[in-house]
Amino acid sequence: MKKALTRGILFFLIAPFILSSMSYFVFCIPSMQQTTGVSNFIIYVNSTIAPSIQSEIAQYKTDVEAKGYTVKIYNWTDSNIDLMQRAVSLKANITAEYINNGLNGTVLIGDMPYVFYEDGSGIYICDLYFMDMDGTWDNPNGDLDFDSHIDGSGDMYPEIFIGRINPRPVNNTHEVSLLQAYFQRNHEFHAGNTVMFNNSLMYIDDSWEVWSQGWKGDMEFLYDNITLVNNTIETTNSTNYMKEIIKPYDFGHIFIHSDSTTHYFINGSLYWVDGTISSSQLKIIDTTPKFLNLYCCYASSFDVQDNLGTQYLFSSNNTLAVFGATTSGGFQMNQYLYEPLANGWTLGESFRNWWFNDILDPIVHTHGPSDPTVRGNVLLGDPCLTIRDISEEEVPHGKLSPLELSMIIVGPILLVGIISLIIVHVKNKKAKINN
Ligand SMILES: [Ca+2]
Ligand SMILES: [Ca+2]
Ligand SMILES: [Ca+2]
Repeated sequence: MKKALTRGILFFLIAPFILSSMSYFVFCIPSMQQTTGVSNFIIYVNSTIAPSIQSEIAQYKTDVEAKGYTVKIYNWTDSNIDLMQRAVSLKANITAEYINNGLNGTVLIGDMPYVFYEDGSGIYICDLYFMDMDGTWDNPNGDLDFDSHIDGSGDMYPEIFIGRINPRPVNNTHEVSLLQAYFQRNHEFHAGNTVMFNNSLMYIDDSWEVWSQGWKGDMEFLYDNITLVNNTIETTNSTNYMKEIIKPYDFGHIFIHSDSTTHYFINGSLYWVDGTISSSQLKIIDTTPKFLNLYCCYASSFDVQDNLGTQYLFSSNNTLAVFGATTSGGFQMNQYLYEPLANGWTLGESFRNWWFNDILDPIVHTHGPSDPTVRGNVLLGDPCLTIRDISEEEVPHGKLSPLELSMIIVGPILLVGIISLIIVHVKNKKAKINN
């Protein structure tokens, strides 16, 4: 009887420890990369425009420092006529900062170098080149683009994040005033002065409609208040979109067939009968979302004059950042972008985290840095923005809850203590009987 009681007490004491440990391994499959805790950030400014936006950059530096980053500014000049060599030189500087000073991320302001990648889907800009500090990039045919990206002695995943703020592709005559306006509204946002609606729009044209609920499921990590527009709910066409994109939204996730400068609306399988919207049509309306994720092919090809991504960023009085693609497609597996954003990570940190989706996702292992369909994904705008404060209440997926943590730390100590007490108790009893 007593033995059974002792066993019962033991089970009662051990069970929570075992269950809490198991729950970590079963339920807390990490869905976010751990951050390093070190936060070094560099602002690169094209030195031609740097003197004209000096006070804006100084304010921006202060805003980013308030986020906990240590910030350095480089005014960048490189007169090499070879774009690829300019990019290689910039990356050498970024890599040295990463190796010597633990760089976490960077923003490139004004006209700054970029590289092209060439594969079966064409030639397109690849900013992953500036994010991956230790993988091997190769250009075996010696032309103007990279054709190979492998782990080499490191890995293909990004070590740092990058964002770009450059209005030249949409208006090079008013470059300075567009930058000043951008940094003004960006500062207002950092200072908490921007009116927030705490909602998002998912605008999904017919080709992706059947997956609407799946895409929406990713957005639910970030917003409770989501307006889904697809052809079942409303007719998704150019007129409808122009009305929707000026309604009060904080975030817009947009799925429309596009090239670099135009949205094309499809009706079932009938191409473009639902109208088109050009970059110049977007320019004259004030689109509302502060943040956009454009699942719109080529829309963020920022080397193209009047590209949609850059237009959204600078022709609105509201927009602060645009996730998008320089090639076909865009961001898949958006949970790995939205979940860290929901947990208070910056846009840049969340962008970096997203590249690990093929490792982090327990089922789908497809859209990491070796997947050509996402190799052109970029972030236009300030990468140090956050959409949510870091919540002390909420336990991010992949991290331990205080109860789990305490059980894992205290559990074994408690267990050893209890067993020792029982052994002492049994020994004392035996001693009494022998006496
Ligand atoms: Ca090549
Ligand atoms: Ca790497
Ligand atoms: Ca449609």
